[in-house]
Amino acid sequence: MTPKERYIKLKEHLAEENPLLVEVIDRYRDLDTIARSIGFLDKNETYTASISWWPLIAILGTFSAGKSSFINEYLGKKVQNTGNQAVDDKFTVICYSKNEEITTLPGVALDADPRFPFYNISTQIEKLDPNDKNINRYLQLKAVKSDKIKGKILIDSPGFDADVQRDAILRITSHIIDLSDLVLIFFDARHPEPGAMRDTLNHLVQTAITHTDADKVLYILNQIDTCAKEDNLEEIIGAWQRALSQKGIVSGKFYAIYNESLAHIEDPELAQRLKKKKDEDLSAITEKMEKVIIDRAYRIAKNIETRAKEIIEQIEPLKEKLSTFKITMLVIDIVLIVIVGGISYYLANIIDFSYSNYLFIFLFFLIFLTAHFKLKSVISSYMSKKIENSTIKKAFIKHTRWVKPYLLAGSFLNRKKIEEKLSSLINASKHFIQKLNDQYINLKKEEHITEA
Ligand SMILES: Nc1nc2c(ncn2[C@@H]2O[C@H](COP(=O)(O)OP(=O)(O)OP(=O)(O)O)[C@@H](O)[C@H]2O)c(=O)[nH]1
Ligand SMILES: [Mg+2]
Repeated sequence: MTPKERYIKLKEHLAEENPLLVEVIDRYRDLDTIARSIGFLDKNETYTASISWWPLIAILGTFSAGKSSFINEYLGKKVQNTGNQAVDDKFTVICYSKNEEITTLPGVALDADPRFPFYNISTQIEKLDPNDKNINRYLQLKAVKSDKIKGKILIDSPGFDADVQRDAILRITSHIIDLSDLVLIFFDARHPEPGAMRDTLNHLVQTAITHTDADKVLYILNQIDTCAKEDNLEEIIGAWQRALSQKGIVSGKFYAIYNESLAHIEDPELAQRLKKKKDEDLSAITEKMEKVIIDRAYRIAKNIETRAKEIIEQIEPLKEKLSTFKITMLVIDIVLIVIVGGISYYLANIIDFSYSNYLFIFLFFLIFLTAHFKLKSVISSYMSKKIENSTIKKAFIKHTRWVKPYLLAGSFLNRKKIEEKLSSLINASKHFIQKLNDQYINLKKEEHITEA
């Protein structure tokens, strides 16, 4: 997808799902143009591809814990199949669509849609599992018309059961945890004890706690209505939290819920007690699921500032490298002229060139230019290898290509002018953040009014 196509597609989706962000695309386009003019971006690259525009919420956990039922309830639609046997055997990426009908697409469709942070996911899956290149075996995409999913993406996953999980699923899970803004790990209140915490679940919990962003993980004990028979909710929650703390999760966000439409609690008093607990925890979970959209919007706006500052910082080192290159080439050219000129003069004295001065001049230039271009490419590749920063390296290579006159290298980089343009972009990003703040405050106010 070309940058232009990406801007258009992103704008289309944003207009539908998160209109506030539409104007930000133009700022990204401006940023791309500046970075491209310096050489920090290739013409087919864009910063819009290096950030995920839609927040990702992953729903992971043991098999039959009620992950898919939770998603259906949340969306208010039966999107996923549910059942007591292991139902899901692949990841389902769920996103918004205008169409009433639920559309199911194969995993490769994810590559073509700019909403997904899985930039070229099929290539990444190939990297994860070179023997199994069929991305459709692991992933599918469902597009659903539900206001609840506007501006965000949910991922339903296959349940974690010991033994049967293949390596690829585990690795995709780690990858998904990395990419996600929020991770809900579901446990089954019918088996909360450590025995249920088998290899694959251990892996999941370990990946989640060792993650730098462990705060984004919520631990959810589901189906607590099943505690009603023995009225032992506290005991069950205790056993579950002990099991988790043995795995190293000492603090964290623990919730206990159930799916009201699937539960049958006979004792009305107990039903009320469980419902109260469930309502509290469920609203905390859904509030977090809503908040990811705002957090993501802030990150998208802030990213303009970060990128702009990065560019400003990288201009000077690039100019320095280019000026070293220029001086080196100038010295080389002087030396070349002296050597080639000397040899030519010597040859002209011993060989009789008198009948063709042109041939003599032609030979001089031929030798000089061949040596010049050869040495230019050797010096450029030698110097670029020593540049650690890949962005600066890319721009350096671009400006020292053989077609570029080296005497002009770097002279077009008017730092002051570029800085002025970037500062106005930084201001635009700050202004946008202010707008987000205003909207967020207004939302909160509206909530208070409706609550009151
Ligand atoms: N009583 C009760 N049953 C539930 C609850 N949530 C889900 N179930 C039932 O539990 C079974 C498993 O639910 P699913 O939603 O398919 O579970 P899953 O985690 O998606 O399972 P896999 O996709 O197989 O990993 C289904 O029969 C659901 O009807 C709940 O809160 N309470
Ligand atoms: Mg399921």
